[in-house]
Amino acid sequence: MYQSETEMMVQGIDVEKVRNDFPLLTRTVYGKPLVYFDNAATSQKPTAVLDALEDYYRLYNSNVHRGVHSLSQEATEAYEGARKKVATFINAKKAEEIIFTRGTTESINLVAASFAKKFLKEGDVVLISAMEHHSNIVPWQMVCAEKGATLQVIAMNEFGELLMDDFARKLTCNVKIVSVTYVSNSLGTINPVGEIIRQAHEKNIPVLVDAAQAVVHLPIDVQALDADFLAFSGHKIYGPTGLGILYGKEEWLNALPPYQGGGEMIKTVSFEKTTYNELPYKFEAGTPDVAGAIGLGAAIDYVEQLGRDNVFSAEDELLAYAMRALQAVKGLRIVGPLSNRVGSISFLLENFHPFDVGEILDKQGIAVRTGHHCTQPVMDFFNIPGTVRASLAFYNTKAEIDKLVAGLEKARMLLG
Ligand code: 7TS
Repeated sequence: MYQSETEMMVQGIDVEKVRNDFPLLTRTVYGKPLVYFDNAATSQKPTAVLDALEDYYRLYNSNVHRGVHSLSQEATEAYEGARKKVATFINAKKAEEIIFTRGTTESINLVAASFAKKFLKEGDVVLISAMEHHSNIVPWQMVCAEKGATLQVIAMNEFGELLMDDFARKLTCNVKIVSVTYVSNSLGTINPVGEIIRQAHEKNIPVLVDAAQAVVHLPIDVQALDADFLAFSGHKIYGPTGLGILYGKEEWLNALPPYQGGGEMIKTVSFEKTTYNELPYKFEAGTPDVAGAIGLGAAIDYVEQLGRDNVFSAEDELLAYAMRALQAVKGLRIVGPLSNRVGSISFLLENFHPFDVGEILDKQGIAVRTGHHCTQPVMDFFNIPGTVRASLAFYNTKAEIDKLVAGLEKARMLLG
Protein backbone atom coordinates (compact mmCIF):
# COMPACT_ATOMS: atom_id res chain seq x y z
CA MET A 1 0.00 0.00 0.00
CA TYR A 2 2.99 2.27 0.60
CA GLN A 3 6.66 2.02 -0.09
CA SER A 4 8.96 0.27 2.30
CA GLU A 5 11.53 3.09 2.12
CA THR A 6 8.91 5.49 3.45
CA GLU A 7 8.17 3.07 6.24
CA MET A 8 11.77 2.52 7.19
CA MET A 9 12.69 6.14 7.56
CA VAL A 10 9.92 8.32 8.93
CA GLN A 11 11.31 11.84 9.31
CA GLY A 12 14.73 11.02 10.67
CA ILE A 13 13.56 8.04 12.74
CA ASP A 14 14.54 4.61 11.51
CA VAL A 15 11.35 2.87 12.65
CA GLU A 16 12.58 -0.70 12.33
CA LYS A 17 15.73 0.20 14.25
CA VAL A 18 13.96 2.00 17.09
CA ARG A 19 11.47 -0.85 17.42
CA ASN A 20 14.40 -3.06 18.36
CA ASP A 21 14.92 -0.80 21.36
CA PHE A 22 11.53 -1.88 22.77
CA PRO A 23 11.61 -5.60 23.70
CA LEU A 24 7.87 -5.79 24.38
CA LEU A 25 7.01 -4.83 20.80
CA THR A 26 8.21 -8.24 19.62
CA ARG A 27 5.58 -10.21 21.54
CA THR A 28 2.44 -11.72 20.12
CA VAL A 29 -1.16 -11.59 21.32
CA TYR A 30 -3.53 -14.40 20.27
CA GLY A 31 -0.71 -15.59 18.03
CA LYS A 32 -0.60 -12.28 16.14
CA PRO A 33 2.21 -9.73 16.29
CA LEU A 34 1.26 -7.12 18.87
CA VAL A 35 0.06 -3.79 17.49
CA TYR A 36 0.28 -1.45 20.45
CA PHE A 37 -2.02 1.55 20.10
CA ASP A 38 -2.57 2.31 23.79
CA ASN A 39 0.33 4.69 24.17
CA ALA A 40 -1.76 7.47 25.74
CA ALA A 41 -2.46 5.15 28.67
CA THR A 42 1.16 4.14 29.01
CA SER A 43 4.06 3.80 26.62
CA GLN A 44 6.42 0.85 26.19
CA LYS A 45 9.91 1.03 27.66
CA PRO A 46 13.22 0.99 25.78
CA THR A 47 16.04 -1.31 26.88
CA ALA A 48 17.97 1.73 28.09
CA VAL A 49 15.29 2.34 30.74
CA LEU A 50 15.03 -1.34 31.72
CA ASP A 51 18.83 -1.48 32.08
CA ALA A 52 18.91 1.67 34.21
CA LEU A 53 16.33 0.16 36.58
CA GLU A 54 18.16 -3.13 36.81
CA ASP A 55 21.56 -1.47 37.28
CA TYR A 56 20.23 0.52 40.19
CA TYR A 57 18.88 -2.54 41.99
CA ARG A 58 21.81 -4.79 41.09
CA LEU A 59 24.70 -2.41 41.55
CA TYR A 60 23.99 0.53 43.83
CA ASN A 61 20.59 0.11 45.48
CA SER A 62 20.60 2.33 48.54
CA ASN A 63 18.49 5.00 50.18
CA VAL A 64 19.20 8.56 49.12
CA HIS A 65 20.40 11.63 51.01
CA ARG A 66 20.97 9.68 54.21
CA GLY A 67 24.25 7.86 54.16
CA VAL A 68 27.90 8.74 54.05
CA HIS A 69 28.62 5.36 52.50
CA SER A 70 29.49 5.08 48.82
CA LEU A 71 26.34 3.30 47.68
CA SER A 72 24.11 5.95 49.17
CA GLN A 73 26.19 8.63 47.55
CA GLU A 74 26.00 6.91 44.17
CA ALA A 75 22.23 6.52 44.49
CA THR A 76 21.84 10.15 45.57
CA GLU A 77 23.95 11.33 42.65
CA ALA A 78 21.88 9.34 40.17
CA TYR A 79 18.60 10.48 41.75
CA GLU A 80 19.59 14.15 41.79
CA GLY A 81 21.06 13.73 38.30
CA ALA A 82 17.63 12.62 37.10
CA ARG A 83 16.10 15.75 38.63
CA LYS A 84 18.56 17.88 36.65
CA LYS A 85 17.71 16.01 33.45
CA VAL A 86 14.00 16.70 33.98
CA ALA A 87 14.73 20.37 34.71
CA THR A 88 16.71 20.69 31.47
CA PHE A 89 14.10 18.73 29.52
CA ILE A 90 11.31 21.17 30.38
CA ASN A 91 13.63 24.18 30.71
CA ALA A 92 12.99 24.88 34.39
CA LYS A 93 15.13 27.64 35.84
CA LYS A 94 16.33 25.45 38.70
CA ALA A 95 16.41 21.74 39.52
CA GLU A 96 14.84 22.64 42.89
CA GLU A 97 11.64 23.45 41.01
CA ILE A 98 11.26 19.77 40.08
CA ILE A 99 9.38 17.65 42.63
CA PHE A 100 9.27 13.89 42.25
CA THR A 101 5.77 12.51 42.84
CA ARG A 102 3.98 9.26 42.02
CA GLY A 103 2.49 10.66 38.83
CA THR A 104 0.36 13.41 37.31
CA THR A 105 -2.46 12.47 39.66
CA GLU A 106 -0.37 12.95 42.76
CA SER A 107 1.17 16.15 41.38
CA ILE A 108 -2.28 17.68 40.91
CA ASN A 109 -3.49 16.45 44.30
CA LEU A 110 -0.42 18.02 45.88
CA VAL A 111 -1.09 21.43 44.36
CA ALA A 112 -4.85 21.26 45.00
CA ALA A 113 -4.42 20.32 48.66
CA SER A 114 -1.55 22.69 49.47
CA PHE A 115 -2.90 25.60 47.44
CA ALA A 116 -6.38 25.25 48.95
CA LYS A 117 -5.03 25.06 52.49
CA LYS A 118 -3.43 28.45 52.15
CA PHE A 119 -5.19 30.35 49.39
CA LEU A 120 -8.74 29.04 48.91
CA LYS A 121 -11.71 30.30 50.86
CA GLU A 122 -15.48 30.46 50.67
CA GLY A 123 -16.77 32.12 47.49
CA ASP A 124 -13.55 31.55 45.53
CA VAL A 125 -13.55 29.84 42.16
CA VAL A 126 -11.29 27.17 40.67
CA LEU A 127 -11.45 27.19 36.88
CA ILE A 128 -10.83 24.00 34.88
CA SER A 129 -11.90 22.93 31.38
CA ALA A 130 -14.59 20.67 29.96
CA MET A 131 -12.03 18.13 28.75
CA GLU A 132 -10.08 17.40 31.93
CA HIS A 133 -9.00 13.95 32.99
CA HIS A 134 -10.70 12.93 36.26
CA SER A 135 -7.41 13.59 38.02
CA ASN A 136 -7.75 17.28 37.18
CA ILE A 137 -11.38 17.41 38.30
CA VAL A 138 -11.79 15.36 41.46
CA PRO A 139 -8.93 16.83 43.55
CA TRP A 140 -10.33 20.32 42.90
CA GLN A 141 -13.87 19.19 43.69
CA MET A 142 -12.63 17.80 46.98
CA VAL A 143 -10.88 20.99 48.07
CA CYS A 144 -13.71 23.20 46.81
CA ALA A 145 -16.19 21.21 48.91
CA GLU A 146 -13.93 21.55 51.93
CA LYS A 147 -13.45 25.31 51.52
CA GLY A 148 -16.87 26.31 50.18
CA ALA A 149 -15.36 27.32 46.85
CA THR A 150 -16.87 26.58 43.44
CA LEU A 151 -15.54 24.68 40.48
CA GLN A 152 -16.23 26.31 37.13
CA VAL A 153 -15.66 24.85 33.72
CA ILE A 154 -14.47 26.37 30.44
CA ALA A 155 -16.86 25.08 27.78
CA MET A 156 -15.89 23.39 24.51
CA ASN A 157 -17.52 23.04 21.09
CA GLU A 158 -18.61 19.93 19.19
CA PHE A 159 -15.09 19.51 17.75
CA GLY A 160 -13.64 19.27 21.25
CA GLU A 161 -12.05 22.72 21.16
CA LEU A 162 -12.11 25.08 24.14
CA LEU A 163 -14.23 28.22 23.78
CA MET A 164 -11.81 31.00 24.54
CA ASP A 165 -14.54 33.60 24.86
CA ASP A 166 -16.15 31.45 27.54
CA PHE A 167 -12.76 31.30 29.26
CA ALA A 168 -12.42 35.09 29.14
CA ARG A 169 -15.93 35.46 30.56
CA LYS A 170 -15.30 33.04 33.41
CA LEU A 171 -11.89 34.46 34.31
CA THR A 172 -13.30 36.75 36.99
CA CYS A 173 -11.48 38.12 40.01
CA ASN A 174 -13.04 35.30 42.08
CA VAL A 175 -10.88 32.78 40.24
CA LYS A 176 -7.96 31.79 42.45
CA ILE A 177 -6.34 29.23 40.16
CA VAL A 178 -6.80 27.88 36.63
CA SER A 179 -5.98 24.22 36.01
CA VAL A 180 -6.11 22.97 32.42
CA THR A 181 -4.84 20.15 30.31
CA TYR A 182 -2.41 21.01 27.54
CA VAL A 183 -3.54 18.04 25.45
CA SER A 184 -6.79 16.11 25.90
CA ASN A 185 -6.24 12.40 26.42
CA SER A 186 -9.65 11.42 25.06
CA LEU A 187 -10.00 13.93 22.19
CA GLY A 188 -6.41 14.63 21.21
CA THR A 189 -7.03 18.42 21.25
CA ILE A 190 -4.03 20.70 21.76
CA ASN A 191 -5.25 23.57 23.93
CA PRO A 192 -3.93 27.15 23.67
CA VAL A 193 -2.39 27.02 27.15
CA GLY A 194 0.10 29.79 26.35
CA GLU A 195 -2.81 32.14 25.71
CA ILE A 196 -4.72 30.85 28.76
CA ILE A 197 -1.68 31.55 30.95
CA ARG A 198 -1.20 35.00 29.43
CA GLN A 199 -4.78 36.02 30.12
CA ALA A 200 -4.77 34.53 33.62
CA HIS A 201 -1.53 36.30 34.50
CA GLU A 202 -3.01 39.63 33.42
CA LYS A 203 -5.25 39.12 36.45
CA ASN A 204 -2.50 37.65 38.63
CA ILE A 205 -4.12 34.21 38.61
CA PRO A 206 -1.75 31.23 38.65
CA VAL A 207 -2.14 28.35 36.18
CA LEU A 208 -1.47 24.65 36.55
CA VAL A 209 -0.84 22.82 33.27
CA ASP A 210 -1.63 19.11 33.09
CA ALA A 211 1.05 18.02 30.64
CA ALA A 212 0.50 14.25 31.04
CA GLN A 213 -0.16 13.87 27.31
CA ALA A 214 1.59 16.99 26.06
CA VAL A 215 5.03 16.08 27.34
CA VAL A 216 5.13 13.13 24.96
CA HIS A 217 4.10 15.02 21.82
CA LEU A 218 5.11 18.66 22.20
CA PRO A 219 8.23 20.52 23.27
CA ILE A 220 7.67 21.76 26.82
CA ASP A 221 9.37 24.95 27.94
CA VAL A 222 7.96 26.01 31.30
CA GLN A 223 9.69 29.38 31.16
CA ALA A 224 8.42 30.22 27.68
CA LEU A 225 4.93 29.07 28.71
CA ASP A 226 5.29 30.92 32.00
CA ALA A 227 3.40 28.05 33.68
CA ASP A 228 3.16 28.33 37.46
CA PHE A 229 2.75 24.57 37.88
CA LEU A 230 3.09 21.75 35.39
CA ALA A 231 2.48 18.06 35.97
CA PHE A 232 3.31 14.90 34.05
CA SER A 233 3.91 11.17 34.52
CA GLY A 234 7.13 9.37 33.66
CA HIS A 235 5.38 6.26 32.38
CA LYS A 236 3.81 8.01 29.41
CA ILE A 237 7.19 9.21 28.20
CA TYR A 238 8.87 5.78 28.10
CA GLY A 239 9.86 5.80 31.79
CA PRO A 240 8.67 3.49 34.58
CA THR A 241 5.31 3.66 36.33
CA GLY A 242 5.06 5.16 39.80
CA LEU A 243 7.12 8.26 39.13
CA GLY A 244 5.75 11.65 38.19
CA ILE A 245 6.82 15.23 38.06
CA LEU A 246 5.49 18.39 39.55
CA TYR A 247 7.18 21.51 38.26
CA GLY A 248 6.42 24.66 40.20
CA LYS A 249 7.89 28.13 40.07
CA GLU A 250 10.19 28.50 43.04
CA GLU A 251 8.15 31.36 44.52
CA TRP A 252 4.94 29.32 44.32
CA LEU A 253 6.47 26.16 45.78
CA ASN A 254 7.95 28.20 48.61
CA ALA A 255 4.55 29.78 49.26
CA LEU A 256 2.71 26.45 49.52
CA PRO A 257 2.60 24.44 52.76
CA PRO A 258 3.95 20.85 52.63
CA TYR A 259 1.62 18.15 51.33
CA GLN A 260 2.74 15.19 53.45
CA GLY A 261 4.80 14.98 56.61
CA GLY A 262 7.58 12.54 57.37
CA GLY A 263 11.27 11.96 56.87
CA GLU A 264 13.26 14.00 54.35
CA MET A 265 10.81 16.93 54.27
CA ILE A 266 11.98 18.31 57.62
CA LYS A 267 14.89 20.39 58.79
CA THR A 268 14.41 19.87 62.54
CA VAL A 269 11.86 17.93 64.55
CA SER A 270 11.01 18.10 68.22
CA PHE A 271 7.74 17.15 69.87
CA GLU A 272 6.92 20.82 70.17
CA LYS A 273 7.80 22.01 66.71
CA THR A 274 9.00 20.96 63.27
CA THR A 275 10.74 23.15 60.73
CA TYR A 276 10.51 22.19 57.10
CA ASN A 277 13.23 21.40 54.63
CA GLU A 278 13.84 23.57 51.61
CA LEU A 279 12.88 22.84 48.01
CA PRO A 280 12.52 20.31 46.57
CA TYR A 281 12.67 18.13 49.70
CA LYS A 282 9.85 19.96 51.44
CA PHE A 283 7.50 18.09 49.10
CA GLU A 284 9.24 14.72 49.09
CA ALA A 285 8.34 13.06 52.38
CA GLY A 286 9.66 9.54 52.89
CA THR A 287 11.89 7.31 50.81
CA PRO A 288 11.28 8.33 47.21
CA ASP A 289 11.02 6.11 44.13
CA VAL A 290 14.75 6.23 43.48
CA ALA A 291 14.66 3.63 40.72
CA GLY A 292 11.72 5.40 39.09
CA ALA A 293 13.52 8.72 38.97
CA ILE A 294 16.66 7.11 37.53
CA GLY A 295 14.47 5.28 35.00
CA LEU A 296 12.82 8.53 33.94
CA GLY A 297 16.26 10.10 33.57
CA ALA A 298 17.22 7.25 31.23
CA ALA A 299 13.98 7.72 29.27
CA ILE A 300 14.74 11.42 28.80
CA ASP A 301 18.26 10.56 27.64
CA TYR A 302 16.76 8.11 25.18
CA VAL A 303 14.36 10.67 23.71
CA GLU A 304 17.10 13.29 23.52
CA GLN A 305 19.37 10.84 21.70
CA LEU A 306 16.68 10.20 19.09
CA GLY A 307 16.12 13.94 18.92
CA ARG A 308 12.85 15.39 20.12
CA ASP A 309 12.19 17.01 16.74
CA ASN A 310 12.68 13.67 15.00
CA VAL A 311 10.27 12.01 17.41
CA PHE A 312 7.63 14.70 16.99
CA SER A 313 7.82 14.79 13.22
CA ALA A 314 7.65 11.00 13.00
CA GLU A 315 4.51 11.18 15.13
CA ASP A 316 3.06 13.93 12.95
CA GLU A 317 3.57 11.87 9.83
CA LEU A 318 1.94 8.82 11.41
CA LEU A 319 -0.92 10.94 12.69
CA ALA A 320 -1.62 12.37 9.22
CA TYR A 321 -1.56 8.87 7.76
CA ALA A 322 -3.84 7.50 10.50
CA MET A 323 -6.36 10.33 10.22
CA ARG A 324 -6.63 9.81 6.46
CA ALA A 325 -6.90 6.05 6.81
CA LEU A 326 -9.46 6.11 9.61
CA GLN A 327 -11.65 8.75 8.00
CA ALA A 328 -11.84 6.51 4.93
CA VAL A 329 -13.35 3.69 7.00
CA LYS A 330 -17.08 3.46 6.29
CA GLY A 331 -19.23 4.36 9.28
CA LEU A 332 -16.33 5.67 11.35
CA ARG A 333 -16.76 8.95 13.19
CA ILE A 334 -13.84 10.76 14.80
CA VAL A 335 -14.66 12.25 18.20
CA GLY A 336 -12.42 15.29 18.58
CA PRO A 337 -10.78 17.84 16.30
CA LEU A 338 -9.52 17.01 12.82
CA SER A 339 -6.52 19.33 13.09
CA ASN A 340 -4.37 20.96 15.79
CA ARG A 341 -4.26 17.68 17.59
CA VAL A 342 -2.03 14.78 18.61
CA GLY A 343 -2.24 11.11 17.73
CA SER A 344 -4.69 10.08 20.43
CA ILE A 345 -7.55 9.33 18.09
CA SER A 346 -10.98 8.63 19.55
CA PHE A 347 -13.68 7.27 17.29
CA LEU A 348 -16.92 5.34 17.03
CA LEU A 349 -17.67 2.70 14.43
CA GLU A 350 -21.28 2.70 13.24
CA ASN A 351 -23.36 2.40 16.41
CA PHE A 352 -21.36 -0.51 17.80
CA HIS A 353 -20.37 -0.40 21.42
CA PRO A 354 -16.69 0.62 21.74
CA PHE A 355 -16.06 -2.39 23.98
CA ASP A 356 -17.21 -4.83 21.28
CA VAL A 357 -14.98 -3.17 18.69
CA GLY A 358 -12.03 -3.21 21.10
CA GLU A 359 -12.52 -6.89 21.82
CA ILE A 360 -12.49 -7.85 18.17
CA LEU A 361 -9.35 -5.78 17.61
CA ASP A 362 -7.70 -7.43 20.60
CA LYS A 363 -8.28 -10.88 19.05
CA GLN A 364 -6.20 -9.60 16.15
CA GLY A 365 -3.38 -8.51 18.41
CA ILE A 366 -4.35 -4.83 18.26
CA ALA A 367 -4.37 -3.04 21.62
CA VAL A 368 -6.67 -0.02 21.72
CA ARG A 369 -8.44 1.48 24.71
CA THR A 370 -12.20 1.62 24.96
CA GLY A 371 -14.45 3.46 27.38
CA HIS A 372 -14.54 6.94 28.84
CA HIS A 373 -10.75 7.27 29.26
CA CYS A 374 -11.23 8.86 32.72
CA THR A 375 -13.07 11.76 31.08
CA GLN A 376 -16.71 10.95 31.79
CA PRO A 377 -17.83 14.59 31.38
CA VAL A 378 -16.42 14.54 27.83
CA MET A 379 -18.50 11.45 27.03
CA ASP A 380 -21.57 13.08 28.60
CA PHE A 381 -21.00 16.18 26.46
CA PHE A 382 -21.00 14.08 23.29
CA ASN A 383 -23.80 11.92 24.70
CA ILE A 384 -21.90 8.70 24.06
CA PRO A 385 -20.97 5.83 26.41
CA GLY A 386 -17.32 5.96 25.38
CA THR A 387 -15.04 5.74 22.39
CA VAL A 388 -12.46 3.46 20.86
CA ARG A 389 -9.11 5.21 21.17
CA ALA A 390 -6.03 4.42 19.13
CA SER A 391 -3.06 6.36 20.47
CA LEU A 392 0.16 6.41 18.49
CA ALA A 393 3.82 6.54 19.39
CA PHE A 394 6.84 7.17 17.19
CA TYR A 395 7.61 3.43 17.20
CA ASN A 396 4.32 2.59 15.50
CA THR A 397 4.27 2.01 11.76
CA LYS A 398 1.99 2.78 8.87
CA ALA A 399 1.64 -0.98 8.35
CA GLU A 400 0.17 -1.18 11.85
CA ILE A 401 -2.34 1.52 10.98
CA ASP A 402 -3.32 -0.53 7.93
CA LYS A 403 -3.84 -3.49 10.27
CA LEU A 404 -6.09 -1.35 12.45
CA VAL A 405 -8.15 -0.37 9.43
CA ALA A 406 -8.43 -4.02 8.36
CA GLY A 407 -9.38 -4.91 11.94
CA LEU A 408 -12.14 -2.31 11.91
CA GLU A 409 -13.48 -3.68 8.61
CA LYS A 410 -13.59 -7.09 10.24
CA ALA A 411 -15.36 -5.66 13.28
CA ARG A 412 -18.00 -4.14 11.03
CA MET A 413 -18.52 -7.47 9.33
CA LEU A 414 -18.85 -9.35 12.60
CA LEU A 415 -21.00 -6.81 14.43
CA GLY A 416 -23.04 -5.47 11.53
N1 7TS B 1 -4.02 13.87 32.92
C1 7TS B 1 -4.10 13.42 31.66
C2 7TS B 1 -4.33 14.40 30.55
C3 7TS B 1 -3.95 12.05 31.41
O1 7TS B 1 -4.02 11.61 30.16
C4 7TS B 1 -3.73 11.15 32.49
C5 7TS B 1 -3.65 9.68 32.28
C6 7TS B 1 -3.62 11.70 33.78
C7 7TS B 1 -3.77 13.05 33.95
C8 7TS B 1 -3.31 10.85 34.97
O2 7TS B 1 -2.03 10.33 34.86
P1 7TS B 1 -1.50 9.26 35.92
O3 7TS B 1 -0.21 8.80 35.35
O4 7TS B 1 -1.36 9.94 37.22
O5 7TS B 1 -2.54 8.17 35.96
N2 7TS B 1 -4.35 9.21 31.15
C9 7TS B 1 -4.68 7.93 30.88
C10 7TS B 1 -5.33 7.59 29.71
O6 7TS B 1 -5.65 8.36 28.82
N3 7TS B 1 -5.56 6.25 29.72
O7 7TS B 1 -5.04 5.76 30.86
C11 7TS B 1 -4.50 6.80 31.58
